[in-house]
Amino acid sequence: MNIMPILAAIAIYPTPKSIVELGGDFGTEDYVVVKKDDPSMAPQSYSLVLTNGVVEITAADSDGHFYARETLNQLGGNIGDRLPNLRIEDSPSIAVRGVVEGYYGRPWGKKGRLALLDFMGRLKLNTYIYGPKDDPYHHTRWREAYPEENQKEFKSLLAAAKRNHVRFCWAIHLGGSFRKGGEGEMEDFQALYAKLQSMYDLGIRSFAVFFDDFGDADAQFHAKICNFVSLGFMRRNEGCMPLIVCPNVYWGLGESDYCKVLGEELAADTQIVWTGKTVCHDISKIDAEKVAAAYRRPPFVWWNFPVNDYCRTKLLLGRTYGLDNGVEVSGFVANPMENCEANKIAIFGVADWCWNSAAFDSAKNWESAFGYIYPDPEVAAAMRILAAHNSDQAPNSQHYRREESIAVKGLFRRAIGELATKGELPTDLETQIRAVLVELADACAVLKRKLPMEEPELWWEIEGWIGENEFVANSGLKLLDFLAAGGEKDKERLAMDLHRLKDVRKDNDARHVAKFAAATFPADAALVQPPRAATLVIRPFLDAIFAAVAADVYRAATGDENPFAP
Ligand code: 14T
Repeated sequence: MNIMPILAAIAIYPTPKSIVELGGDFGTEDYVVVKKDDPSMAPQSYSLVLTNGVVEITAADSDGHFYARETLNQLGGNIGDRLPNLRIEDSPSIAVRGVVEGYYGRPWGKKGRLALLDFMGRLKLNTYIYGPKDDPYHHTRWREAYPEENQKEFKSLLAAAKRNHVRFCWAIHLGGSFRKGGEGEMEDFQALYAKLQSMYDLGIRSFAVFFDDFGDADAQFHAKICNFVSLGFMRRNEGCMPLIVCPNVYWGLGESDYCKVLGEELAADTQIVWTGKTVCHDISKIDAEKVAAAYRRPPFVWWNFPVNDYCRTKLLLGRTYGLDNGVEVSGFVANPMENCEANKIAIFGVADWCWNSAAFDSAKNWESAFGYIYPDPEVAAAMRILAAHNSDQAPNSQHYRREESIAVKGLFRRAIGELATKGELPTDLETQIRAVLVELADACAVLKRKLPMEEPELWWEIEGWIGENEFVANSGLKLLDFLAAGGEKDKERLAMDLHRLKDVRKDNDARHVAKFAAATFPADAALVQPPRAATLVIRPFLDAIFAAVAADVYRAATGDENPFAP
């Protein structure tokens, strides 16, 4: 029996640190698991040895045993009835890793959070920070205890987190509202203690204090509050994990006095949040070292990806990249989109990078995500095509951009050049571009047919974007048809076709905005934007071909300007 093909077919995510074949294989119809403890091993690490029907798992702690089981499940799930004898040695690159629900927008809700906690467990992510900006009891009304209903939700979330070996960290946002001086301060310290106690009583054992985006950068006062939480409250209540603090200045290279004072004043085990050189930024080793000097400890990275609250027209479904290997951090969490299900592609990348950054292959990871996330291969293939053209933020206030449509970028750039110089496209180029647009339109058709039944939550989130991708693909195809026909005679028809597509899009925009606005709270509803797609590569091509062949006739027939305008 040739073992190599079996091993090659095994896909384990996140990627284990080491897999060694021992020679020979065995049938998996019945095997025994032998569980051993080895306290000398590193926390969370495990070894998994498969020899002729005996599976030996060794770990130092229950996390390690849990991860070994997850790996074993994937081994079994992947390749049917035979397994090679092998030894896996495994441990995470980053000890504290996961997700922070820390964006502005519609909070995920119980169902989404439960699904995400299970997803995290399977991917060996171990930290979830609860800090949705728009939960009033986290932020503006932090003094008040949660209503019964929310308390129940926390209990089930805590149970799910525990099952998945995820640390459930509850964050309180005190920026701008904690009163300084006099009786107000006294009252607020009392209110804070009581609120923390109520959360502790629900079972929370990990806390965070946020000061981002609201209030003054008052380092001494912030340190006083945080040390009250970590030394005054948490040390007095058994079983609490180190405090996580998001400062008021949470980006940069630690230049401000504010950051330095916090670094000096905060209790030694407190973990201090940092988003990179700017609010939304790649995470570099050198930058992290600089901020570590000011913080007097390695930063706790809050990576603002794939969050889209600053670029709400776009879905960020692209690959995970821009993270330096070997960056020294006390933790790493990704801040995702309000579109809970759609985050899985990026979280799959973050999990793999956090677990085994040295072996992380960003492009390969992204390719693997779809088969891992979507059980139906047709859905997986269609999502991959959609994701390829939905990853760039479009121009935004944070100046953070991601690549998009990379496999066809050259094609479209060349086409734009040809249109500008000659006003037409060589046949080979036209054929290739047509194929890309047909592929995208077909993928949208598959998703419209299958998502409502197979992935209803995802469908709810991205229906509007699927409509927009169809608009982009179909408009492009109409323009290519017209260009290919080279016909003056079809001008009228082209204008009407584009006009009709634009109407469909208007409808799609309106439905998306109304749906999202109705699903969120009033202050956030005003911020909802219509869905946009393919902004980096395909849309500029549409602008170019429209300008070259259709702008005049379109204006003459409809009185309208470019239907592709943002
Ligand atoms: F706390 C932080 F680490 C952080 O990133 N805070 C917010 C976060 O909630 C948000 O999701 C993220 C991305 O937009 O950026 C921070 O929020 C901002 C940042 C700005 F520069 C909000 C407005 C800004 F102008």
